Amino acid sequence: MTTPIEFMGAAGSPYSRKMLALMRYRHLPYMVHWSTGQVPKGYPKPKVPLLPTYFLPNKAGEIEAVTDSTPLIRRFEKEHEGRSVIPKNPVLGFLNDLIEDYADEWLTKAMFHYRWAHEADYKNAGPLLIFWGSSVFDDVTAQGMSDHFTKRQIDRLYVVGSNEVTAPIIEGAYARFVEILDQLLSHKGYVLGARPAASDFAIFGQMTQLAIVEPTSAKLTRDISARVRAWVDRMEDMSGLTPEDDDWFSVDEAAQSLTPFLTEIGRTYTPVMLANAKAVMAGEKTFEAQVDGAPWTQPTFKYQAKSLGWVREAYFDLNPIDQKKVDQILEGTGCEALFLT
Ligand SMILES: N[C@@H](CCC(=O)N[C@@H](CS)C(=O)NCC(=O)O)C(=O)O
Repeated sequence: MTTPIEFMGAAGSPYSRKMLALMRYRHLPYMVHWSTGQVPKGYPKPKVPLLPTYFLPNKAGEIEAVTDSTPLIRRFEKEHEGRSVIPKNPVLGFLNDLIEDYADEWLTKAMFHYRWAHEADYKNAGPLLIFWGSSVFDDVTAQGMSDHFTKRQIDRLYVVGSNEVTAPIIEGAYARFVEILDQLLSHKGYVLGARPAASDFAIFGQMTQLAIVEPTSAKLTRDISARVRAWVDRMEDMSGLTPEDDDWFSVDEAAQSLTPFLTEIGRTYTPVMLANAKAVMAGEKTFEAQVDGAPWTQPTFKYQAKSLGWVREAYFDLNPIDQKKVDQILEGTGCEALFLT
């Protein structure tokens, strides 16, 4: 039997759920260790403690702790053939990178905001986060841990840019996103055609929480779209789908289907990620952007400058013909600003 790929994750961690569903779809043998806050005994610790943490051999064959779902997905594509989540067509490949980064880095703001901003939601999530680690805490201990963790997370809402000024922006953007996804899925079932891409798994990861766990956003999601809610339930395990090469959208189909989504990405993700990257370059600790005419302020976030760098690299690596096609698709969406030199 093939050695399973081992990783530590949590049911309440969107990126863990992104990767677990991806492993299932790709038929990659895996073993998941549900996190209790520390790496399992005898396993290496990652440099930055993030979930999921993969335990993978390095070039010398020693097991190392590896984090960050986006590069991990690309590594698994190189190491394991078939059932790819990266479209071969470079134009679609680029759109996949952009939408994956939107889900990982923007949609996660809605996830964190809905989890900790409203009382009904944080009262729901606090104890779940404790019991997702283990079922054997007694009630008093679990409540104490939950109260402690909840306070810490509410105090950290500003880190993702959630505050009283931005709350309506985050919530309005989430509702629009669900409407857009509803329409998009009605075409061929997934973001880039009739088979799931890395960007579907990134959206799915955030939606395992937004559409199911947080009472406020779960109700909103279901009220807007039964299709989206049902898609989230199904995406959990796509092991039975047999994808074909021509299941991806053609470039023209992608251009037609994705305009509303790209316009949404141009309206929210684009100004925030650009202002962050600029502030990171200038060595600043905080940044301000304008979203929908309102001020968006938050501490700078180095990783988001790095992941935007990967999306920009993907754009500048395109050959002139593909880049022109991408320019046509992005024209008027607001996303063009990401690639000005
Ligand atoms: N860029 C990382 C993000 C992972 C991440 O932010 N994970 C969260 C949980 S979903 C985390 O571990 N946060 C630190 C903590 O909970 O202590 C990825 O793509 O995997």
